[in-house]
Amino acid sequence: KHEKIYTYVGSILIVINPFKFLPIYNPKYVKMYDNHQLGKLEPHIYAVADVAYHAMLQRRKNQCIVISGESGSGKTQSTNFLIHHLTALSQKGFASGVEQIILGAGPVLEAFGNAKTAHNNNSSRFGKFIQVNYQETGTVLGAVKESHMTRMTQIEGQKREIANYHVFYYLLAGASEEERLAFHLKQPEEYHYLNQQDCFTVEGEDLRHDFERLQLAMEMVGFLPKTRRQIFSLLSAILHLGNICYKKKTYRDDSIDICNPEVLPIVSELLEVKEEMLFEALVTRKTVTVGEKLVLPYKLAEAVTVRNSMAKSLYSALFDWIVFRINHALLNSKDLEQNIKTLSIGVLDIFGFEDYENNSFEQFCINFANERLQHYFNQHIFKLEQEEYRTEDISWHNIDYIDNSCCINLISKKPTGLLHLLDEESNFPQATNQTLLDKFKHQHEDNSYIEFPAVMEPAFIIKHYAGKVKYGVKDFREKNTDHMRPDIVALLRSSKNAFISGMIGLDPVAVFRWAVLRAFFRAMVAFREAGKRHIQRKTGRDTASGLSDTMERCKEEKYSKAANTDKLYHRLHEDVVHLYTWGLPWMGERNQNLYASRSLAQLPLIFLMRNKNFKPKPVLPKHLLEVNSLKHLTRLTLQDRITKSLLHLHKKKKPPSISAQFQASLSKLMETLDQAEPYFVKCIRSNAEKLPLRFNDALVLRQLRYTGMLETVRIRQSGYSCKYSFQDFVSHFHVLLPRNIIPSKFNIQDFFRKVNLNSDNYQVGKTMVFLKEQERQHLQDLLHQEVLRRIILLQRWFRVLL
Ligand code: AD9
Ligand code: MG
Repeated sequence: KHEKIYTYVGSILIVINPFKFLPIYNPKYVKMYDNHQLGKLEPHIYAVADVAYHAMLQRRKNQCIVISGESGSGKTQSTNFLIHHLTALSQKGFASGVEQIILGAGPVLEAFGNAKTAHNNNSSRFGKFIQVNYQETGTVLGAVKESHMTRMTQIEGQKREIANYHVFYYLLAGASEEERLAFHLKQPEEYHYLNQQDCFTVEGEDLRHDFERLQLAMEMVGFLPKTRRQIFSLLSAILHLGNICYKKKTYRDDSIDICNPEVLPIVSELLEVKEEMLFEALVTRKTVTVGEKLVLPYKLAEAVTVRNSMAKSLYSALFDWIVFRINHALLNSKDLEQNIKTLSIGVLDIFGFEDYENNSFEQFCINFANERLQHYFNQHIFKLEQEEYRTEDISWHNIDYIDNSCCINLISKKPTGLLHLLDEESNFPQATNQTLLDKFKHQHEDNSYIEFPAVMEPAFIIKHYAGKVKYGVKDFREKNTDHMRPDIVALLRSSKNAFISGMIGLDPVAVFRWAVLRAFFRAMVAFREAGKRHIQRKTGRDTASGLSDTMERCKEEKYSKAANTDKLYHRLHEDVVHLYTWGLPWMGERNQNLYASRSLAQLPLIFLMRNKNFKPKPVLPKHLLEVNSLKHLTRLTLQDRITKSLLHLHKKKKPPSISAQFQASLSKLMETLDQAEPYFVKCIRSNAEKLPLRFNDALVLRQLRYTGMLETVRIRQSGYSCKYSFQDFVSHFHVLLPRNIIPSKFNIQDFFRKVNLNSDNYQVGKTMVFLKEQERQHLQDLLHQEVLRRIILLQRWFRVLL
């Protein structure tokens, strides 16, 4: 009623989605919340960003903000506010333009990765972790956006309750007459991929605006008009591809034909591939058996799957490419040159918990990710906290919470977790939906977290932390093994359009290669600069022609312009050889070791990736050849992914299933979160109808219950939100303490008694001090006063002196 949508439980922010834009996000508010302790002002999302920012600067530790809540509860919106504030805070220094890119990236990713659903008009179909990097001074340096979790590609759109990605509708409403002709655009209802859903009407006028806004945002992140055109043309190709339909040639045999061949030339024109090749790839499968090439016709259902798989792969590659390009733009070149130490704040926004009338593999993965995130919350708020109280031996009554480990184990524990059973069945040619269900039943007969519908129905029910959800197993196996087929890859690679053929080459492995390359480049620049300085010191001149030449060679544009990865590695190889031949002898021994190890650490990897038969030359010190030396890459924190992709390259295994990829990226994400200090934002959906300022008590209460908010309040009331080791405590409050005090339990307790701290609100354990927020603020205020008093004293003293 009062339009107050924020509140705190300890330092956890709770947001009730108002479905109405409130005037509390303008620059006045940005300024107001700058450098205030949490709770001094009205609760606000900006306060959380601010606290994380200052904690990062003070403690020199990376922070992360984890946002959770069900679909439509306001996570993405909150993320946008957070990012906005995090970049605004930094602009007090000099704005480097990178903020613009960070802000532009949001709308671009949302247009391509979000869709309208029954729960949310702007529902995220992918998970993202945005890491804003700062200099130690607090200025934004750059950022990394990772779409950590496999996207839930839904191009084929058989789902009634989920529309397709926004960008398709934007394009069809907003394209100019010239573009309509060039891309052969039609009306949305004429496309199979867009007319399968219950109609989601949006005013054409709004969509046209959205298209304009998207174009602007794309410009902000550096997509030139030509690139934008290529992207839109590809989108059109995907839509037309979806319209291809098949029929049986004759009643007697299974062979098929395309019933609307007039679509083929359009698709082939847009993709710039040969029409015959396209036709072949859509109706026949090529295999090699005993050295003999076989061409087998697809059956009707297979052909439809292949068509959809091609469309999905194209869209997926496009999305990866966009994320990759944005990341590339976000890596600030200044950062590359200077090798500055950075700190970061990560913001996690995933797809929220979903339950529709019909739930499939996508919902299963989405809900599993939410299950993991809830577990992460429980770990931090309840488990680790209470364990610490116990080991520190302070007096404490245990608070119970609902542990969801059992559900997580049911879904993912090796070897009988549902996802593993699904993998098994996906690899088994004779498997059916029924054999999959039987397997689930057989393995988990007695598990109370899974049930099977009483009526015969190919479905199973999971008891999630957020409620029971029924999943239909139809298509689970197909969706789990949805890989790009080799002949489709070959077709797309053959495209005369470098944008398309290059994009298809951009598999995740190639993206990692790029990351290594960037790191390598960074090291090389450092190497080059060090060499230059060294020579100047030695000779007083900048005459090392060999090195100047090298510097010329190492111009980054040269690498980014390389047409494909092979050419790129080729150039790199040349330059590296050159650099070493010319560079190394110029360096002092110390520098040689330092910089050689930095840059060379990455070198063998690059070669390994390029060619598995590569034998490193003896010129490289041996210890640098170990994959271990990748720790020099920490700035990019991609090392284990790279290692994995390397192993993958060498084993040439079958690509991992979608569920395996999903689990791996989730685990990776959890590891990233574990390396930072977390803040939590809990979003609550106020009503299911998406109506402004409508508060449905039952709906809100249900969410508070299942997210464990009631227990959280309890632990925050009786627990201690602030803790310091004795040493940290003494260094932080040394101004208030006697000089040279020994950081011991006795001394600290003595101090608390002297300042009259309420003994109900603190405890001193074996090695740590525990405080409630109120007492910490009290101490902080005392500290502040004491510092002020000393300054005033000092000033007086100066005045007397003068
Ligand atoms: V999903 O899991 O991606 O399906 P989210 O991300 O949790 O979901 P989202 O942020 O997209 O939900 O919010 C849904 C809609 O609620 C937005 O499109 C806004 O119209 C509305 N919303 C959310 N938060 C706010 C807010 N703080 N102020 C105003 C809001 N409107
Ligand atoms: Mg969202």
